[in-house]
Parts: sequence; structure tokens; C-alpha cells
Amino acid sequence: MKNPLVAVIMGSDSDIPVMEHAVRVLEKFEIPFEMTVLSAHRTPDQAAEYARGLASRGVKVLIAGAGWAAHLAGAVAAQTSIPVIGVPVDSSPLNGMDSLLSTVQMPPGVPVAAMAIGKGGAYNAGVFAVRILALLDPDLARRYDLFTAQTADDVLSGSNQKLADYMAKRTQEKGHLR
Ligand code: AIR
Repeated sequence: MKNPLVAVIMGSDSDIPVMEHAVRVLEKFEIPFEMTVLSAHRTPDQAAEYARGLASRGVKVLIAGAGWAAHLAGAVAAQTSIPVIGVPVDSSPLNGMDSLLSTVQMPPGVPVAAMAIGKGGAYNAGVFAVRILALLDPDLARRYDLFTAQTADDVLSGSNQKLADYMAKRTQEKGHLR
């Protein structure tokens, strides 16, 4: 396998169902990546060491997801100069509000690009990583434009067709009441 350009880490294997949404986007664009479970609290030394080694291995973007008091993205951002994208995982009784604040509220000087809570945020983390890599890769930029056009087409054609079907069904149902 090619050297990874993106590293995806998560605080626990219980985060896989959320974080896999980031990976699906990377797979779609055929971007080489690696995935690792590392915890800011349970394996703090290993997480720091891992983050320190990323740049010299050619990894360009780090995606970090965690739940509860989610310090993972911030902790690794303190150990590397590559861009870190944080995903607040909705695994706690607070449904990820705790993770969101722990991820987004970084002190000045150590930024984390915090995404939305949960699967949608993980998906966007993948998309954001593609946008970063596309800055220096014209072929990837071209494929990203196709992806954007496809997303628009899904709304303009796909969603509007579903809406038309729904309205037609409603009109029929109303007819039955008369
Ligand atoms: N977590 C693990 N170490 C530090 C944190 N914040 C998070 C994981 C997971 C949650 O704790 O990211 O979302 C619960 O982990 P587990 O392993 O108990 O299921």
C-alpha cells in the first residue's frame, strides 16, 4: 500500500461506526490513509509519539475523533504542525456536546478544524481532508469538482424527483378523501 497521506485516529474502537464515514470519503477519492486507535487519556504517551512522527512519514492531514471529554484532536495538534481535523463523537450521555466543546475550544496558537458532531462531522472531515490535499494536486482538484457537481445533481435531480413523487402521492390521497 502507498504511504498514507491522511492519518485517522480515534479514542476507542467504539468510535469506528462514526469515524468510518471519514474513511469512506478517502476511499472514494483513492487517497491512501491509515487508521489507529489512540486515546489522549488512556494512551497519552503513545498518542503524542504517534503525532510527532507523522510529518516525517509524509502524512499531510490528521483526522482525530473522540467522544466524552474529547481531548484527542487538541492533544495531537500540540505535537504536530500538520493540519488536524477534529470530529466530536456522540458517544456520551451528553450526545457529543461535551466532545464538541472539548474539540473546538482550542487555545490561541494550537488550532483544530472542528467538524459537526457525529457521522456528518466525520464525513465532512474526509471531505475537508480532500480539499486540503487538492490544493497541491490538480488531478484531485478536478475530481473534487466532479464530486461537488454530483452532490449538486443529487439535490437538483434526485431530491426534487423524490419531492415531486411525494407531492403526487399526497394529491392522490387528498382525492380519496373527497
Ligand atoms: N475516549 C477514550 N479515551 C479518551 C476519550 N475521550 C472516548 C472515546 C469514546 C468514549 O471515550 O473516543 O468515544 C468511550 O470509549 P469506550 O472505549 O469506553 O467505548
